[in-house]
Amino acid sequence: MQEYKWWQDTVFYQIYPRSFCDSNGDGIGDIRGIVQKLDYIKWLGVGAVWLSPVYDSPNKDTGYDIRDYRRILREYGTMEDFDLLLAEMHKRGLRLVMDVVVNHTSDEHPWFVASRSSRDDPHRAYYYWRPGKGDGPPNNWSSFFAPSAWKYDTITGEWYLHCFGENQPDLNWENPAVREEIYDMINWWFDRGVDGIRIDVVSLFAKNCRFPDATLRKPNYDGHVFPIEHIAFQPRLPEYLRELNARCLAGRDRVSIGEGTFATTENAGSIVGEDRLDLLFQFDLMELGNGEKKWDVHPYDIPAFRETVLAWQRALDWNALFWCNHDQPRAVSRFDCPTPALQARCAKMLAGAMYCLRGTPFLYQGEELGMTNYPFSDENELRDIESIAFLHYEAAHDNAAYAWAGIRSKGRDNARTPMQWSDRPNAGFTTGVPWIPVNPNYPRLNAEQQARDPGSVLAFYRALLGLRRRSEALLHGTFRPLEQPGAEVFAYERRFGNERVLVVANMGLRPQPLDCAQELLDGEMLLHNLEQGPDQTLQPYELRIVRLSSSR
Ligand code: TEU
Ligand code: CA
Repeated sequence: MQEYKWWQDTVFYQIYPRSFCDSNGDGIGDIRGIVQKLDYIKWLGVGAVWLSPVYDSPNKDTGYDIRDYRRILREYGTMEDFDLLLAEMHKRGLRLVMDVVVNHTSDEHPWFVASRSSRDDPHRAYYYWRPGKGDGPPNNWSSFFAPSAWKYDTITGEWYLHCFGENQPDLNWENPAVREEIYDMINWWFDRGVDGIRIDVVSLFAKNCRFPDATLRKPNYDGHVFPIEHIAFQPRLPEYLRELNARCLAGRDRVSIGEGTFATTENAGSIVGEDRLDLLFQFDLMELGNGEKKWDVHPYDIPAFRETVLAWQRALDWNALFWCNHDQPRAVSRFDCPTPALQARCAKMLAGAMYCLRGTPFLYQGEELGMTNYPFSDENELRDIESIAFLHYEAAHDNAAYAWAGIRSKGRDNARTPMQWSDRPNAGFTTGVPWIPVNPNYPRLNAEQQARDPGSVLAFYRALLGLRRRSEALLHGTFRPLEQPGAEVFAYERRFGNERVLVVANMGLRPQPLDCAQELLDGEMLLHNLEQGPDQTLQPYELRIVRLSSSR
């Protein structure tokens, strides 16, 4: 019998603190606001929270640019508030996972301030400093948020590497002193009582330190080169993760989740494993609506979804399952939903299709309500460094319309609009002026209204999580894909001993025939997202979760 860890039997809920709940009316979500909502989180049926960064930060990338790893951002509260949050969570049996951002720091971190001060400062080698080539940067790499990954610094006349924004210099993981600082910091949080870590862009920790030019792959900007082959999954990565495991994780019952940007089924093993990290976020499913660039808008590719899920279910014994996070558009907005009713049905279908797979579910705040993308049309509505840089770049090249289409469908601010608690002003998120606009659909789409409605998306999520807790097949069962005639039907079986549960989802807008219709109709319907009873045809976005009658 396989033994399971607590994090395999737990559903996680991600909180983006700036947009969750504002307790003091300054328009910014905060830690006391989260404390006020812990009963909601518990009631929803999750067992752990992944908290996006709450550390001291100049917020150039909303907290993913850290100035002090051991201090709470003043806008979010104090270390006392944090300790209160942790205690209140533990009191309710909820665990807390911190977001560890150590591929880079803020350029206001004291290490970087010292590092840039002179070429022989002791902190110089905490970052990657290189001389330029002629008047230009050391090589042709572009960054996620800027056309070049290098920034010239006048104080010492050299360039530093930043794979994200220019205010996010990359830490030099080659330097053992840097690694020791990081392990100390992680252990400091573990000693405080946190239950796990989500590690930001762990796949980029090791770089090709010869810094050769890159060849053109996955450009973020037309005509620029993104150096995946020199920054992702480099040879020393497994070594660093083994060391991190030995210094921080071994022998402790804490969970570790690596954000595996550019992970593939082939390289995933260098992040997850006994002596490395527990779980991996891979983005193959997120990229199915992309073209060559993330900003190219294509319809979500359902047959490719099916193939990709199968490949990952085969590749890893245990997957991290998610549709949303703070970097992704709202899941339901990836699909064509002509009416609010179909949109709600689609949101329920997506939940059932994803969270019955073998693995650990990660929900993102507001997903449980079926929250949607925001109709962005004005630069004043944007806050995200990536979207703003992209808009400026494209506008300067006469492509503003292309940029807006991309931002509306993929922009990260779609996930960051305030949590919709009620139909009161600002969706009950704040009594002040929210730091980012509230989605105008909040009067009809909010938690308070859905909590009263047994047919709501929220009620469905609660039922689904309850079902998962009570079913050995859904928790620990094997996974087997089921062939169906319709290309837009996604179906699979989970089985544990005699218990067999089938999950059948129509991921498209057209009705679809069913192959094993009678077997399904004879089984026990555990969860269904339609008002009317099931028949031989799958309706648009219909989902059925059925326990076969031959089961115990
Ligand atoms: O994201 C890294 C990452 O690879 C992305 O998902 C990225 O934000 C996106 O692809 C841009 O198109 C992590 C964090 O989750 C993100 O919020 C940070 O901005 C980024 O690292 C830098 O810390
Ligand atoms: Ca506040």
